[in-house]
Amino acid sequence: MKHRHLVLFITAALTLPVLLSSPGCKPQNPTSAVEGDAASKVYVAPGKHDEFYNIVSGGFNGQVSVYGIPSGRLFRIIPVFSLNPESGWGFSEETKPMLNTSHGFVPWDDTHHIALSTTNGEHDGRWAFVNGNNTPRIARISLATFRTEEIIEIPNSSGNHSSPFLTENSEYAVAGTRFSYPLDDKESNPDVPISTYKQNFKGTVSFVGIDKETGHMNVAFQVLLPGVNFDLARCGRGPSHDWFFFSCYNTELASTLLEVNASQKDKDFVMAVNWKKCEEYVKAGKGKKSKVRYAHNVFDEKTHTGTSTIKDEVVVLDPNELKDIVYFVPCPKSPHGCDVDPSGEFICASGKLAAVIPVFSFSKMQKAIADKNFEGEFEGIPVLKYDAVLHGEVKKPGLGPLHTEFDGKGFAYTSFFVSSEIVKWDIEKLEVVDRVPTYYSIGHLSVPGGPTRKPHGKYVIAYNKITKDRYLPTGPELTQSAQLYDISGDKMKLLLDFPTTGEPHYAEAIPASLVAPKSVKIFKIEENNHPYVAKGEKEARVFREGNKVHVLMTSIRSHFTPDNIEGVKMGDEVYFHVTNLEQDWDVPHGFAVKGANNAEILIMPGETCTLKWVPDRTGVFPIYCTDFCSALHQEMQGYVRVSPRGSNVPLTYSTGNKAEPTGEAK
Ligand SMILES: [Cu+2]
Repeated sequence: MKHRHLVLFITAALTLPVLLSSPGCKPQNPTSAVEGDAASKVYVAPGKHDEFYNIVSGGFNGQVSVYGIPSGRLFRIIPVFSLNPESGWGFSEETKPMLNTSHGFVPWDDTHHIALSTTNGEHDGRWAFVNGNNTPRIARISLATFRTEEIIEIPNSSGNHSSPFLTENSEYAVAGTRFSYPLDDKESNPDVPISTYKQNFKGTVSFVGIDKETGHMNVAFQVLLPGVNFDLARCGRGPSHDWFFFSCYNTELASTLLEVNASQKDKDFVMAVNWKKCEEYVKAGKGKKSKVRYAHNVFDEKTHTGTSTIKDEVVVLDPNELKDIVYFVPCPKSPHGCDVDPSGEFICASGKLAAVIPVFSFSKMQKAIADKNFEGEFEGIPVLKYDAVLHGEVKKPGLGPLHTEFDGKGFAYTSFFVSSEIVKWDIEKLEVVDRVPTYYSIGHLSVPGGPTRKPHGKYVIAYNKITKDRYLPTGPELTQSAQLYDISGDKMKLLLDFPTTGEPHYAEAIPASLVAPKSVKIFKIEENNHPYVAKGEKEARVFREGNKVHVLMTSIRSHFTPDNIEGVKMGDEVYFHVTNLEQDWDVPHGFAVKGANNAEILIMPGETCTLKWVPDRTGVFPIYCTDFCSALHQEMQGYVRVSPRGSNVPLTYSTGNKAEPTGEAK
């Protein structure tokens, strides 16, 4: 603990000498920070439910996890951009297309930000969106099934970091490129010297349209921008509804040693984009069509199958021609978070290396734009005067501000990475009113409903980068972790530490009452339109098409139909299409066959899933259910016989009865 703070002091002394006098840097005693009644405030009695769902990004594991608040209990890991053996995500034939990209099958990504869908700026409990940072993608997760329903790749982007953040009615999800680079457009030449950064490297922000009813996404338009790095973003709300705000760093346009070279200027920018104007220009045909390639993957709940389509065009708007869509606002220094308060009037940006938190006024911004109160241009885009748009600065708030959320009662909560604390400040008066230590090095933080018009203002959850001495050691890497604080009173109070899966970047929390009643319990078997469904045991069958053997199998407690199959031959591709006939909540069945490269599939009630198996030897291979489903789960098994390629063993199948021969074609 002490050593860690020493390291931070040294880091701070090297990079932030101005800020060292901050009161936030005092080491705190971690064991004395919890008050006597904390446990009762997070205690959820057996059989009782939590008040909030906490939807948390899994960082480098490419997943999303779901916790209960206030208990901190882990309920579910949702596979998104990563293979998941537990559910067979990315292994089953139905889910493989979901991980397709223009680079081929990419079964991994780096998730950062969660965005829950909103209507009129308030959570509507429909969808969660999350970014793939590495191979730029946005995924949409259904909050009825807690499954990934759609993944869209973002063209003309490298490092999808400022993403996905939604407009107030979930009209759009934005995706800003973290890395500027020579864009994907096929008519341009991407093979340029890195030293030509200033001429050839560009940035973009993409506006991904979201269908009101289905949630389906499409890349509606992109805005072409100078080669800065885009970090984070927030939508305007209320009076600023038509606008979107992004933080940008590296206005130095450096390509090497950014830790030094992107910290040269006193101010970088907050970028304000008028997306309503952009929409008008797109409708008026002002955009240019850029030739690109990107994948759009959709999971159909009725066929239980994902499809992947490669698209080849995107509309790009150029603010050098369309002068009123983008403005820069100077912001000290390397801003990270860019957050809008519930009223939509105040925009605060956290300069990682800044000694103040600047708070901008949207109405002053509008006046400065109307008055053309510019201090100049950056790469052809107007730069508003800092003093003309500033509401004020929060002085000496702490070291290394990153992110801000709001409680709806006029207060903001900012995370400070270097001084390891949450600082509460008054938005109108710009005064710090409270500070509390985090353990340790907080990144994002989340107030339930914090990024909406009506935050719940009860808790703030810290997502920490370092755990150190908080848990039993587990080798060189300790568990990732979060911490829950009570913010219902004047003073913040630490209530709970809880471990998390993967690095918890951003998270959102939503009242359970908005999600739980809509939870899907089963998939209706009569609505199952999977091409290889068997809607009852009588429909189960096996047939051959050349070297492909299709097994339409059913599972119900506690047997498969069929459970004996003979006549598979070496060189065959065997497709087990398993339909789970159960119509009962919480009764999945699993399916596995010895030697298959896909360990298993897990089939929900009423669903069909396909496991592909190419036997590599002759013999008799057991199949079994991998999910403990009944007292006779262990008996839920069967056999498949594989014969040599030239053998004359007929293709037959059976369950309990004598084997039936099967046709050689459908
Ligand atoms: Cu079973």
